[in-house]
Amino acid sequence: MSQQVEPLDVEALREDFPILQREVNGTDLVYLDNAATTQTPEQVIGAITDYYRNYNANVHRGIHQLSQEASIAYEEAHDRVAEFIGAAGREEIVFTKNTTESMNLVAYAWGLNELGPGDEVVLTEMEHHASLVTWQQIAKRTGADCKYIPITDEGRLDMDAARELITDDTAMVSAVHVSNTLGTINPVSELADIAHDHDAYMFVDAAQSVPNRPVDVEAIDADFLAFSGHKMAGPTGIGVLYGKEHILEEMEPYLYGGDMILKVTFEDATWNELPWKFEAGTPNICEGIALAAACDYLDDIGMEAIQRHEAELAEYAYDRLTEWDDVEVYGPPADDRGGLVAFNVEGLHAHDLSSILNDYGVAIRAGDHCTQPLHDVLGTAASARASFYLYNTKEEVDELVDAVDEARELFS
Ligand code: C6P
Repeated sequence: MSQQVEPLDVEALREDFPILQREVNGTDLVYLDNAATTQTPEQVIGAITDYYRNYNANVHRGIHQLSQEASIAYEEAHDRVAEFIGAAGREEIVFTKNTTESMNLVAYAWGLNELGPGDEVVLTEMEHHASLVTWQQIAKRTGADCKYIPITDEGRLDMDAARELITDDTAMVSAVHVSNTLGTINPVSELADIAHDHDAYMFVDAAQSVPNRPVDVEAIDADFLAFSGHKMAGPTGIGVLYGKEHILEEMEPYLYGGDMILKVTFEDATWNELPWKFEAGTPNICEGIALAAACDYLDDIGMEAIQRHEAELAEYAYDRLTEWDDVEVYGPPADDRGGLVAFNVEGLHAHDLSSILNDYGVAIRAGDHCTQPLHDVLGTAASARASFYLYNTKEEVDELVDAVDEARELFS
């Protein structure tokens, strides 16, 4: 990260987010559930209302003015997202519903056709269910096997094991970039190199990285990469699948119907050009356009500055929480993690903790965070998780820690 990155003017940025003004249980909201969903700035809300007030119409279907305006804005949103992650162009950007759908798209459209007995899909022990369950089930249907790269005691990927597990039998390596539970930042570019040495594809789950750090698909050399709009100051209902053009070109469609076709007869059909071949039916037009507005918003702030801000908050939270002997924070050390801390307080269930924190207006997530097998490895069924974004402050981390302390007192 460059040394010249200016710190964020968080107080000014908070003004962009109307929801941060609200109270919960008679006290100011402290929103620390950003790994689940981030809040939405006026700039993105404005793009949504502008669409519905001024040019709401279906895309690629009408010759009339409104449809043309909507089509252009929707298509250009693909260009904007391509630019945001360093893709070559809109051909490589498929809009989906979310990260989960992006993974299912590849698993069904590529995996069902290409995998068979003897093939292996290599995942990590820290995969989100979105990739773990998807590949597991596709493997069952095709006779392929899933292998899991283990984690070290520090919560990092065991890269020696990775080099042994990825072999010429590997067809796909699918790894999370930043773990939504451990906060580990995985060496996805190194994994891509190993995968490519064995002629396997590399799928990067970037749900927790694209929102908060510069991500360049070409630098990583990812074959596929997925993320969600609602975790990056954008709306719900929109996700992205990046795929290298030549691979998407060779893949069969995932869903059939309107807009994804070129020519249809009673006997057969041919497919539209990329990316529309993978966007059957009326898409989430407004949400796609608003995602482009979110990209503008984040780029204006600066992705390196957002990354640094989150890392500082996570480090501070880690240091404060680990001052207590009865608190266990999962994952790598304070100075080398993404913007979240998952933890447990001895003798206090994460759900109870979250409920007490809610009394203080502090929103965190409690549960398995859709990483049940990882929680099995950690030896716990659930954890509490605080996750930060560009609008969170050190004072809010203090409020979190104070509320955790109250809960410890209550249960001791
Ligand atoms: N994790 C969390 O609270 P969707 O739900 O499709 O937008 O994103 C799925 C997903 C995939 N990969 C990772 C690494 C994720 O963190 C998520 C979403 C949320 O941690 C909801 S479970």
